[in-house]
Amino acid sequence: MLTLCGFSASNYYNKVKLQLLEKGLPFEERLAWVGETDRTATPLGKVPYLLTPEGPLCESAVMADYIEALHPEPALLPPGAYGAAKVRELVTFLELHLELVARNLYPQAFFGGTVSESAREKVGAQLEKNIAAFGQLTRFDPFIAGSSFTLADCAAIVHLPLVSSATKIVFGRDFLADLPVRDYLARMGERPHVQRVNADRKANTAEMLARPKK
Ligand SMILES: N[C@@H](CCC(=O)N[C@@H](CS)C(=O)NCC(=O)O)C(=O)O
Repeated sequence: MLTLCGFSASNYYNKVKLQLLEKGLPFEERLAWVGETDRTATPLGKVPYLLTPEGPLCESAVMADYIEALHPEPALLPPGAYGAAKVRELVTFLELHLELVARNLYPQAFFGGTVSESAREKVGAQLEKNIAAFGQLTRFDPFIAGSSFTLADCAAIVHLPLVSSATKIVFGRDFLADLPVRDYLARMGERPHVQRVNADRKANTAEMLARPKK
């Protein structure tokens, strides 16, 4: 049995949770807030981390590959090496070039803080450039990598809403508005497992915000 550790407000946690749900694999969830993680499993204290019968794993991309290797069917990666690499390319773009850049806005967008004018400008310019490049790689027909649901959808479904709302709140404009992201997310939102992940996310976010600040 696999145990997914972390919390359901986390986008990276939800990427792996959605993969496990879409593949129909049995797994347990163990709540671990930031600051309360098992550092032997996740030396940087990041979530998610995965407890496997063979030992722990950290880093969501590593977990995703492990899960695909352990349970190839139903496959969330295309069978050929190139197709699989194209899916991983999208995940890397989503995380390295979109989510990690937009993350600099979260303190102001979601946590009542402020981001300096110069940081806002820098992040805004980087996001504009990176989103245009991401648009060249995506398909949205109907899934983000083409005709089937893949690991890239697990990533897009959890990361894109954050990029949209953070830019909307901080810049007054959704930087993803020129891509067919809204329709895509609405389509994905019809999937029962996406609905479960989103419902758990909302409940856990309320719980997280109600926790006493340390
Ligand atoms: N590269 C990591 C990113 C995970 C990550 O940043 N998780 C956030 C929660 S969404 C976290 O644990 N933040 C606390 C920290 O970085 O100390 C992965 O893919 O697993």
